[in-house]
Amino acid sequence: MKTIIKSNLKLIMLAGTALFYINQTSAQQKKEKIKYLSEPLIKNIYTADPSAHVFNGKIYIYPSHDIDAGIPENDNGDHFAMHDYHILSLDHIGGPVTDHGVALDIKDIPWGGRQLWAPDAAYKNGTYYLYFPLKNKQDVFQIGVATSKYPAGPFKAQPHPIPGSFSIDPAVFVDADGTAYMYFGGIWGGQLQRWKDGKYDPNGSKTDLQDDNAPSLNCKVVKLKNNMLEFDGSVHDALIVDSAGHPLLTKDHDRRFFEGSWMHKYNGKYYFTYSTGDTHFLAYAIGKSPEGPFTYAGHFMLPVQGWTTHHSIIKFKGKWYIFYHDTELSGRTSLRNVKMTRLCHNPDGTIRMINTFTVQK
Ligand code: FUB
Repeated sequence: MKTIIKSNLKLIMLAGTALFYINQTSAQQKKEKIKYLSEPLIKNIYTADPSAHVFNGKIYIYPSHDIDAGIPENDNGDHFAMHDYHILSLDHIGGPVTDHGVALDIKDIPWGGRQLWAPDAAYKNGTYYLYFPLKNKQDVFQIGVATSKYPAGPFKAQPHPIPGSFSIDPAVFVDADGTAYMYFGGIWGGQLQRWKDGKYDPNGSKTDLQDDNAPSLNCKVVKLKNNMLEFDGSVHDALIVDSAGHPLLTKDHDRRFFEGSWMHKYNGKYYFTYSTGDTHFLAYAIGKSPEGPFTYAGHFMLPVQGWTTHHSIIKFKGKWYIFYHDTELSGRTSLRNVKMTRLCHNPDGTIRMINTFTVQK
């Protein structure tokens, strides 16, 4: 009986996801009826996963560079077969966006196998660091780092991945005292569920759909050494708890961490933001320490056009902005375009909900 209820629940969830796709597709077919909140930042190439930073008074965006690799979509994310990075910049909000060309190519990463996914960047002591997830030659995601004297590169990759790194979506946050932290991890195609015992299990599950009543998998957090090239100490969970202090459960698809984390500090509190993946929300959780625990606080972006989004948050000239992607230009999951809009904190510290499109009747 239990099994029947469980499989029915899964069928309902799959049907829900299918319905979401159908809605997306039919809305896409009637393109003229969709009103988007923001325009794509550039249209000459497809870009996704924008990690934005303010360096030297300018906004630099470190996105994935989507391409049509002709690979069918699957839960592994094989269709995201990107092989280089382009860095974008803009001097002021609404100003022209510069595409600085190829900043790092997979062929120049000695340990690389396939799939350059969502990167991030940081600056310390005169050097810019580009952090990137990439499958190694054994098809296991690890995180690499490349350096440059310039924010837009070109970047030179270190010969090996960061020791002890795994999974995807690095996000580096440098706190006011100069300590740098890396958040990383993503489930399903990001392979985090295969690292349960601290060791990669090649036969591990492709999703997290088996452990409904177990605590959900968490994003990882670790300090970086002053050289910004190595982990300093051990990797641990960026734990998300509910208002009663209980860890979220795997079956809590609307709230649990999936991928795409980011950290920003607002009024002395640490805002851990992330994607809920298969339920397509951006969510946030607030903590007193950059290493957590973080108390779940809600959603702040509704599902975008496309399977999911991936974001970053910056403060520029006194105002907060969020960078995200959708599929306005192509209507295809793996050919995305980056966008930006305002992010507003309410007086009580909550984040105002963002809806990136409406379908006109
Ligand atoms: O771009 C490939 C993957 O898709 C990213 O690493 C995830 O965050 C999702 O946006």
